[in-house]
Amino acid sequence: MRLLGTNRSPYVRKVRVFAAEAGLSDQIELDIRKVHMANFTPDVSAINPLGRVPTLFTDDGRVLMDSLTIGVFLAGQAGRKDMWPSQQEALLRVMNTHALGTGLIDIMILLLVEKGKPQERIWPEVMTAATAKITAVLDYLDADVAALESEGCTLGTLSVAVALDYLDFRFKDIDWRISRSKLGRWHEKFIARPALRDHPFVDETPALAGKIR
Ligand SMILES: N[C@@H](CCC(=O)N[C@@H](CS)C(=O)NCC(=O)O)C(=O)O
Repeated sequence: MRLLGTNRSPYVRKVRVFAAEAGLSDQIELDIRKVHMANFTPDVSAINPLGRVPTLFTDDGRVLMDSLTIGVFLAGQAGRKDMWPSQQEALLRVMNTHALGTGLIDIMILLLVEKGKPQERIWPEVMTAATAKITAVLDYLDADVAALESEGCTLGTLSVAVALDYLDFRFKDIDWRISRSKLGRWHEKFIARPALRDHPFVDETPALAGKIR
């Protein structure tokens, strides 16, 4: 299988981590494609009209778009119902946790996009609201760490762990652990999993660090 993406994208990292957790990493080759929401990238758009990564080419010729779609496919391939349950209640729980993790990533991307703009085009209200939303999500997760613990290793909890790692990768100035020791302890334990440890963020374009990605 061929995965279009980068080693710096949090959505692509979700897929790399999902694949590792499902024991499928050795079946996936990363095909580096740099994209940017302010660019039209014809080579990626010819495959995925959204022009986004991650996009997965499966061995049977399917093109799968979006990190969750790919994660559900990988969990299914590996027969890992613990990662993506079929039972409705358990599935809703995992989907909610996934929504928190990937939603947190979406807000961070929005913030980076604003930060990357020329000063006169930055929308300060968006920066303020996005920062407040990041705080709210972190507080919510910290208040209910028991839910993360009881869920185990799913597409949901893996997404939350990747989102927290992205916070450390791109927002080093946010000391999120200071008043959230329970979440900090959960994250520290969870990121020791080989799937997360062996697939870190790498910035292929360090000169752009802190800018839009
Ligand atoms: N919901 C998508 C988001 C993917 C996404 O936005 N990826 C970024 C890279 S970090 C991208 O492709 N940006 C280019 C664009 O939006 O045009 C997912 O979970 O895969």
